[in-house]
Amino acid sequence: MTQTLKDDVLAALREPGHRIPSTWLYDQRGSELFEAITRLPSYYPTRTEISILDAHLADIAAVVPTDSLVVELGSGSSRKTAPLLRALEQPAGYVPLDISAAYLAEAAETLRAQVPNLPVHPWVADFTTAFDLPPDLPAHAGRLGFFPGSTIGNLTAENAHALLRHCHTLLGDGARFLLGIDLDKSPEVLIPAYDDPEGVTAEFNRNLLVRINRELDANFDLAAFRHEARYFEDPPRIEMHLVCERPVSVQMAGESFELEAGESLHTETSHKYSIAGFTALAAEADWVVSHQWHDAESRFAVLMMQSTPD
Ligand code: AVJ
Repeated sequence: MTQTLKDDVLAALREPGHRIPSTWLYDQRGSELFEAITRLPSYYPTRTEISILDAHLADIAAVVPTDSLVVELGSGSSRKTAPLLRALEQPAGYVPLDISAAYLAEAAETLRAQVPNLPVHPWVADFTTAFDLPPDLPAHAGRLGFFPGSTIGNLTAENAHALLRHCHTLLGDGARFLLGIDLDKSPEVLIPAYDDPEGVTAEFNRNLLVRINRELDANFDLAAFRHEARYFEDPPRIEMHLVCERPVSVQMAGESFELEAGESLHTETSHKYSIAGFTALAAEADWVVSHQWHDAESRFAVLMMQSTPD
């Protein structure tokens, strides 16, 4: 991702593959639509992860040292974060990191109300690049990273490795890292999760064009694009595309672009892992998986990792 929507969209239109970084899906409306997706019957990851966390909160808390500072990548769904913070033994504080200052402030307020007397230090950060922690942290024993939702699956293997390495440095000696990953499974389950019968994911995907038209004064013809979720085996992943149903001409920033029927804009990749595969990826970044929990159908896994010396 570059710094601006404009540069990323122009680059995507010029290059074959037409890849737009998925972070741009999450404007205000996109975030609302994603929240609606998490409640769809066919979108199993959110409710499966919440049920795994709920079932194992005591085991999770038992392996986190007292007086830990919790650093969450993302500003958190209160459905996951508040129960975790309540289960931990005297957490020293909570640091939610998010790219959106407005979203972060709102989430921090909700959390403060749900977990009283816990120091909350919201911090604007883009965790797709190197980032810092706030300077004014409360005293604490060690750090616990929290990265739920399989959001790490949006990164390429290379970027996921870089992020895990960066967190190793940032969270320091003896750190723990609690992370959710979506597991590889049949396309019969995966495809409906990303192409629901209600059409919410299609609207989420198409909202990117609405955003581009509004913010960049472009003229994408929304009716010409169809949402598609595609499954690939190597590496296992779902890709979201916006497929042109007929030739499309788009004007933007004084330039004109032609897309042929069948060409598509690639708007998101969501990697699916095996526990062994992710464990190997983590090991390369000096994290060892100490505990793993999953649902009865092995759809989703929650991993506890511990930092090892580099
Ligand atoms: C927020 C990245 C975890 O990949 O499952 C849901 C985003 N995209 N439906 C995912 C998403 C379409 C989601 N993550």
